[in-house]
Amino acid sequence: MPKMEELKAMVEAGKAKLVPGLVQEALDAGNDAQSILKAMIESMGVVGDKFSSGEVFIPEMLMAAKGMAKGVEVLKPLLAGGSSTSLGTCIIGTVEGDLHDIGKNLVAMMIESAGFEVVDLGVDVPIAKFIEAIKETQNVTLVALSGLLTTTMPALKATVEAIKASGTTGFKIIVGGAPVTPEFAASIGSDAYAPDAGGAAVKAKELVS
Ligand code: B1M
Repeated sequence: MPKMEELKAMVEAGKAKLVPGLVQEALDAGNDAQSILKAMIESMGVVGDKFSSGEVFIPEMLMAAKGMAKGVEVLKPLLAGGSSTSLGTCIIGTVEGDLHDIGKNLVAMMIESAGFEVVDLGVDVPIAKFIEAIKETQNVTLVALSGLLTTTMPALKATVEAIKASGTTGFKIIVGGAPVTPEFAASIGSDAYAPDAGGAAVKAKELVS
């Protein structure tokens, strides 16, 4: 089986321990980091579809996520270019009620490599924690909110609204995640939307310069 196919199969099967080695082998075979990342994201899509159709359950989704996270660790130095400029600090987190963090972690990594300091509040972040972090952190220029569930889209809205009502200023808000559309992002008052991690880094730079 070609390396990339083998890698995809192992991510889908949740063989987390095998994934880093296979990512390295795929790199050694001449595949670039972006294509390997894309392949693993496709695998997560397959796992999600299997979950929807009742073929796999939460534990399998979790193992696939673990595998992907380990694979991303190997790719990290290649994906995140690094920047010497400082564009200020970005506060990032997945909104309350939502435990998905792979996409958020990729966004954090790309935003960091675009030249921001990143404060990652993790997953299931209550509104008050975002506001506290914004108040307590020096030079916040960007707040990035991730949401992966249709059921947590209202939490995205509530978080943006509460941050805006908190009286804190000097930063822009970017939102994203699979169910989020540009229209939804605009309707909740955020300053920007990006469909993926690379796009988020580009938008982030545009927003603060
Ligand atoms: Co969940 N899950 N999950 N899950 N899960 C999805 C999202 C789902 C689509 C699967 C499905 O049914 N097909 C579905 C959501 C349906 C919906 O709401 N429309 C779903 C569900 C239903 C659930 C539960 C409710 C299941 C249940 O309990 N019955 C439950 C909810 C728990 C909770 O959060 N409260 C649940 C739980 C879990 C696990 C914990 C088991 C695990 C997450 C583990 C983890 O993250 N550490 C999990 C997983 C792994 C998935 C799938 C399979 C993979 C998610 C992923 O990591 N994708 C997912 C199916 C899928 O994605 N197709 C699914 C890869 C990742 C790189 O993509 O996160 O989309 P993504 O990030 C992208 C973009 O969205 C974007 O950039 C990234 C790409 O570069 N992006 C941003 C993300 N954030 C951004 C922010 C930005 C800009 C872009 O600006 C700030």
